[in-house]
Amino acid sequence: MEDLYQPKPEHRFTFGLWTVGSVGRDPFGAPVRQALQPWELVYLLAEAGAYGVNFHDDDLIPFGASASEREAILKRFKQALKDTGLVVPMATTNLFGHPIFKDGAFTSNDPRVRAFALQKTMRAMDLGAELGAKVYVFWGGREGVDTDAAKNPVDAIKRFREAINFLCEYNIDQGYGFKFALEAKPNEPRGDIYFPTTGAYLAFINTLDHPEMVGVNPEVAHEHMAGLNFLHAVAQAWEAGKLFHIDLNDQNYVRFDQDWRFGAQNLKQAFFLVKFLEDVGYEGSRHFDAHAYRTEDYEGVKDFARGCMRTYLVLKEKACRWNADPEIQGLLQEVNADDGSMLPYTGKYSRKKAEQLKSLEFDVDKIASRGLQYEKLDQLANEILLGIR
Ligand code: GCO
Ligand code: MN
Ligand code: MN
Repeated sequence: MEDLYQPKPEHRFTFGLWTVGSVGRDPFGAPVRQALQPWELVYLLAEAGAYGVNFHDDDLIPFGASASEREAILKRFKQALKDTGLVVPMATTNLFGHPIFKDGAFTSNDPRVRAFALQKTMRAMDLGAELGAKVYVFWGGREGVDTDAAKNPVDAIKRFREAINFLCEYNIDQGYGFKFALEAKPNEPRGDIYFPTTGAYLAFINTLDHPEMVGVNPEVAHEHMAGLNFLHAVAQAWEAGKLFHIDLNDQNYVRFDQDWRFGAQNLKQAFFLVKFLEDVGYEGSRHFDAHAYRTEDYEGVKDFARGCMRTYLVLKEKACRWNADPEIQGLLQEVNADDGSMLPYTGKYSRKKAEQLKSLEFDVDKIASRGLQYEKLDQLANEILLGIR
């Protein structure tokens, strides 16, 4: 029998080199796992069943590596891709690790740092393009402040815009065809990061020279850190035609950046998210930006990676159950029922409609007294999730 929960290339499950490659360093403790080489991580991901692997420039080619070191690494990495059939759908730049970025990259007060960040990003785009990436992610980890004494936030927005506009032109000039995906995060590692939520980036994109080239990369953990509903951020991005990529993981609300296995914390939110992505027909990568608990060895890292994909597929199957459940669908039909009687008064504005609507009588008590049965509906969601439906 076909295993419904077996990852396949068509599911587009990807991981970053930095995710399965995390050595478990945290602000309080040293690494707990030995670093693996990028090509070893490709074999590990293939064993776990992933479709693709993404990277920051420095994950693949260490900062400051010589040209010959670069060639040697690329040779082995490309060989690993060939051996496993894994692809590279997305690439990105590390603009946060090196001390030069301690006060930001594109938004730094120092014009030399801003120029260096552009140089590093162009080189990283060259590398991503060479390996076939089509999506280019921008996560501005250090683009923020620890004190507002340091920077004018309007200057920061203008600098960030100038950088993205510059890189859009580079993308066009080189014929790379990247779609840019901006990833918001409210804080960590800075006290406050600019553009703290996906919604902030959605508004910013329309102020760019090439808005059509730029979308977002929402991450579960980042909206949860801000105490927000992730599904709503994703839905807004989707509705705007801007969901170019997605970072799946999990996270307790309003805590430090936990980056847990997808579904590890909020199964119900994960369920409605998977249902949304599958229902609307999102075709991009399902990228897991998370890492294994610090308690794990590399067997545990594989358990982590398999768990992310398996939970996604289990929830996908639960979403099919939800869509096929007559009682659930009946309740949804009832609450969304529309007899068309309001159509003459609503929709596209006309003065006549407005006048008629202003004089229409509503039986407000009757409308307000209607029970909506959301208790029943939510319980049915729980029962689907708990496996008894
Ligand atoms: C984080 C971010 C990063 C980015 C990555 C790709 O919280 O550290 O989510 O993992 O996604 O840098 O741009
Ligand atoms: Mn993150
Ligand atoms: Mn991320």
